[in-house]
Amino acid sequence: MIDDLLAGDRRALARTITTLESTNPDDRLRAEEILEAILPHTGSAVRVGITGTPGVGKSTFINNLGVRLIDRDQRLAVLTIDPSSRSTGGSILGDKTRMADLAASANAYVRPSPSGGIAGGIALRTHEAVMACEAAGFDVVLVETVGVGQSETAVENVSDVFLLLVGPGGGDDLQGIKRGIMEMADVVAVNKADGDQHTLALQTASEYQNALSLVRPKSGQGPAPVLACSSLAGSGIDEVWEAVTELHSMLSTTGMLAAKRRGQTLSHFGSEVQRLLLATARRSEPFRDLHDTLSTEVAEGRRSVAAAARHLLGAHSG
Ligand SMILES: Nc1nc2c(ncn2[C@@H]2O[C@H](COP(=O)(O)OP(=O)(O)OP(=O)(O)O)[C@@H](O)[C@H]2O)c(=O)[nH]1
Ligand SMILES: [Mg+2]
Repeated sequence: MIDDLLAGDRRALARTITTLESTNPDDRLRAEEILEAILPHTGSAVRVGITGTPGVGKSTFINNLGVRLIDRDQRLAVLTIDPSSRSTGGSILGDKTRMADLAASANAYVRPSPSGGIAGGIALRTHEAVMACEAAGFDVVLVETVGVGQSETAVENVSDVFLLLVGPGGGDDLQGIKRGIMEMADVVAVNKADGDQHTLALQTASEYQNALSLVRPKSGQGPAPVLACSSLAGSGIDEVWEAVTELHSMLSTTGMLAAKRRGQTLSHFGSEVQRLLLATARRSEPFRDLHDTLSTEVAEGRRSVAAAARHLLGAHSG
């Protein structure tokens, strides 16, 4: 399967990602073997995270952009993360139709969110899925998520460039966007700049530009560029992609990209160590018993959280 994956076979890629996401213990071991084997073949793609409120047009944007990339002989993989229960509802169906052009192309691979839980944190497993796509020879990996919960943080932690898609909506919409997301954005695109919303979209773009001038830019970067586009009409998409790739080459030539990816990998390592430590400890019955006892004491206010946690770990490590 690894040979097929490295040869760019999409079915092997699909099976690989399924294994990486699996919670089955045999699959976990298999997943580790796969990751070790593909590691030398990873890192070559432009990794782009795309976030935005539900319905802002992320999938439509990706479809339109994807067709352009494929026309330029690039291979594109799209991973979607949907932390909400919507992932089992309409959105996958919606993606199938909204990314129909990509689904039909041999040079594209579209992977919907895993339904149900995935092993470990979203960020780590998505990072691994991105690496699998790279091993399969994809030049561009897009990770789409709705900006709710922790998912945008997870996506920022796997992407080189983080693109925020917003709708034409003026001040009200601006209020609804969490400040944290604004700080994460490397490029902002006001989508749906078409029809009678065209003027409003341009107005919104300049409002975002003003708002972003008040946000501290990421170190070594200027304020995030704000552009307007229409994913339906196809206008402005090339310009948005140009802003993304321009930033990507700047990051790459200055060595900032390598530093960023190193930081992301270390952060995933840290969370994986924490997760494994806890999972290992929970396998011990005395640990679980003491954990239960201490939980009750903490809940009833008889012991402080700090003292209980230290007692639990101290007792466990002997
Ligand atoms: N007028 C206009 N409509 C658009 C544009 N892009 C997307 N839409 C419409 O907006 C709706 C939502 O589009 P999607 O691409 O599914 O949006 P999304 O952000 O992926 O939505 P979720 O995945 O559910 O969060 C669809 O009806 C699209 O046809 C655009 O540029 N202009
Ligand atoms: Mg979508």
